[in-house]
Amino acid sequence: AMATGHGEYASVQQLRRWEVPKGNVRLDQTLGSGHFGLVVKGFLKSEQATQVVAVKMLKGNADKQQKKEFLDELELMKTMVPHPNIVGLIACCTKSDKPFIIVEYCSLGNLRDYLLSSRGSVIYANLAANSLTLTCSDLLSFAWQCARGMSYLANHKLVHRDLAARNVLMGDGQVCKISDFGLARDVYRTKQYLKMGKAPLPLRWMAIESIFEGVTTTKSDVWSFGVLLWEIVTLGAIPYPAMSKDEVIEQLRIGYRMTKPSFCSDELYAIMWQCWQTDPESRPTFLELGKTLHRLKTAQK
Ligand code: ACK
Repeated sequence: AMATGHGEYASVQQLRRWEVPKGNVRLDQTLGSGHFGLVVKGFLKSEQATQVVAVKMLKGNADKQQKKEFLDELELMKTMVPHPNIVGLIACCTKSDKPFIIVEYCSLGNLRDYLLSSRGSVIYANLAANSLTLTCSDLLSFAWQCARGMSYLANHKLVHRDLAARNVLMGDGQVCKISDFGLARDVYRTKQYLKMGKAPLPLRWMAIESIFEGVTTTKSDVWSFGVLLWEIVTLGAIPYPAMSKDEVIEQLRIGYRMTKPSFCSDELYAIMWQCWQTDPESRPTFLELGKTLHRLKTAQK
């Protein structure tokens, strides 16, 4: 029943007219820039109102393959039913040789920077709060929302391959949205990737089988989700602190996993640990992760 329902909805999505005239888009400041693409804040005018949006585009040096991937990303987004925890498509302009993909603008930036900026104001006990304060319950809510977004991608048979706090964006009202799925990772930004051969790899987020065998599946996304949980409880620390890239690779190989961060409950650490099982099939599903995190969040309140 799920599949049929989705199929019907997807076709409604496909019938929607996404194309808008480029003249209706006004570009503002650049939000981020990578080797071959950039993301710019913009304003999209329609009959009813003007909306703040994020506009993705390629740079002049992008080659044929990148152009194809860019348009594939757009086609993929068109088929996806909107979900609160996924950055959604709003419109596109494809009638010129510099196409735009127009998506929801996430006003609070990426989750990692958000966590970093909250440092020093997290309340670990239920003390008084000011507006910048995050509570344990907020952190569990972020984790739960990410699990829901990932569960949705997994149901669509989409492997993210680059799940990390930097790729989770925050919309108004602290809504976490998974971004940058289904495209060449390196396109829109350059930070945090290790060059290995031609492809940039987010080594510290990668599952053991992705590092050693180049395999990426939903189960390797689950591993990355465990690292994302670790980033959330450490308020944006870099995984495997004090270890070099080579050390990370060697230590993982001999069975080492990150230790329990301070302020992390045993329950939450147990979830990370499950995500980092060597056997991918022993890791939980995103559905299970969502349920467990929701339970922890409810118990916290
Ligand atoms: O980490 P950031 O501040 O958030 O820098 C990157 C940059 O553009 C390249 O990806 C930002 N960005 C991407 N998509 C959006 C969006 N939909 N809303 C707001 N910022 C975005 C991202």
